[in-house]
Order: sequence, then structure tokens, then C-alpha cells
Amino acid sequence: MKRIVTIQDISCFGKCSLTVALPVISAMGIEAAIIPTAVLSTHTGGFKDFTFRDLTSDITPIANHWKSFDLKFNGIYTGYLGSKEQINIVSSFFDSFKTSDTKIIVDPVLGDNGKFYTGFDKDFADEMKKLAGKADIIVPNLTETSFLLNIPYRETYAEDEAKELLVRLCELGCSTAVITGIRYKDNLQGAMAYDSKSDNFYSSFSKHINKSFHGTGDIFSSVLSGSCMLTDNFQNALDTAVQFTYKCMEATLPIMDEHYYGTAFELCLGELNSAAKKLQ
Ligand code: PXL
Repeated sequence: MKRIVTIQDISCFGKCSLTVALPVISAMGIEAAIIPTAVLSTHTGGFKDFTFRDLTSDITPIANHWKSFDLKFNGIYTGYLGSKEQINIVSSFFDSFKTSDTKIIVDPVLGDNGKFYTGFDKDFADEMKKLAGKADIIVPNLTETSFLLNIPYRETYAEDEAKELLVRLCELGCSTAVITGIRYKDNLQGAMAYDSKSDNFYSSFSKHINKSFHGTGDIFSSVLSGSCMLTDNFQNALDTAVQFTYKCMEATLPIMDEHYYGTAFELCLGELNSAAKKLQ
């Protein structure tokens, strides 16, 4: 059985980070170990006055305990990190736990719609850039791409321009870059990727849904991380992540009013389980 450790916060209500990664990775038949980096009452997108308990000082003792019985991981997947100090500690975790069989997936969570999430700034993005450089795969959205590359945010790119961004993202040091939330030909949305080792580009699109859903980035990254544990066929892994994210948005549409804070991925976990079995 494959094992991923995912390192990100617990937002107690709101369906993102660990409350997405745990069920999604588990539904793929992969063991999910976690390191919670902080406990928030809600996510920071759209809620005011959320609580935030920093767990930075717990990360290294957890890692040390795991080392004491030689725990190993097929995947290390990081998401929302709360401070530059946390990024540095996670970077040391990579050094300590990466083996020749470990894939590191960094979702450089910084912002959306051209803006930083509450509490993040350029300094934080510069630190995240270094962590991204140590990953095998990074999964920024277009906003995060602009912060990682120090370029102005744009909502749309021609195919050649997107390819150029992917190449520049790989120059940060990662082998594969995936940009999420790319619009294509008016009615499509999905992801484009570049594997700098094989010099191959990939893309995968679904129908565009003209609504904004919170937490889809975490759903996408969790499925892509899981898929990369199950297959070496990157196109299949990308398709699985794009299609499942689309299914979740489609399932949320009829209940958007009550579900303004997140995406109803739970309704689709059965399908994910079947898709994961087909990947192997
Ligand atoms: O979905 C990314 C995410 C994770 N964790 C926290 C967040 C967000 C995005 O808003 O606020 C706490």
C-alpha cells in the first residue's frame, strides 16, 4: 500500500487543506499520514475573525519521532503553510525523508484571483519559491504562478505563453510544473503541465463552469498527488485530477447557496475510488 504524508493546516470548517486531503487520498486506496501545521476555525477565504493556533513547534518533534522508527513515505504533499519559519521546517523535512522512491508535491498556496490570501505577502512568496524548487511536482494556480515568477497577474494566456510560464516555473528547480485553473477556447478549463526531464508538455480540460468554488485547488492537488503514487503515466494522472475536480464542481452546482464555503467533493468519492483503481 502506498503512503503519503500531507503537511498543511486543519481548517475546522470550510472544506480545504487537511479536511479535503485526508478523505480524498484515503478514497484512492492510499494511506494518508498528516502533519497539521495550524488549526483554524475556518479557512481564510471569506470568513472574518477566524481563530489560528500555530503548530510550528510540533512539526520537528513529530518528524523526529517518525525517524526513530524509520517511517518512510512514497509521497510528501504540502499545501497551505502559515509562516516562513514553517516553510523552512518543511524544507528540512524534505531533506530528512526524501528517498529515491519519494515524490514531493508542493502546492504553493499563496492566493487566488490575483490576490494573496490573508497574511501572505511577497516575502512569503519568495520563501515558497525556494520550497517549490525542491519539489518533484508543483501545482500553482495562475495567481500563484504570477507570484512565483514575479510577473503581473493575468486571467488568460495563449497556449504558447502558458508553455513558456511552465518552463519558467521548472527553472525554479522542480522537475514538473502544473498550472491549474487555465481557461481554453471559451468553454474549457483545466490544467497544463511540463515535465522538464522528458521535455514533454501535457494538458487536460473539462467543461468550464462559470462559478467560483472554494477548495478546488486542494481537491485537484490531493487527487494529482494520489494519482502519481498509482501510475507513472502523467497524462492519466492529470486527467484523473481534472475530471474529478470537474465532477465535484458539477455536483456542488445544485447546492451552491448552502455550500458557498466549499465544494461538495464527498458526493463524488465513490467515483474517485473507481478511477483510482483504473489507474493501477
Ligand atoms: O484552500 C487553500 C487554503 C488552505 N488553508 C487555509 C486557507 C486556504 C485558502 O483560502 O485559507 C487556511
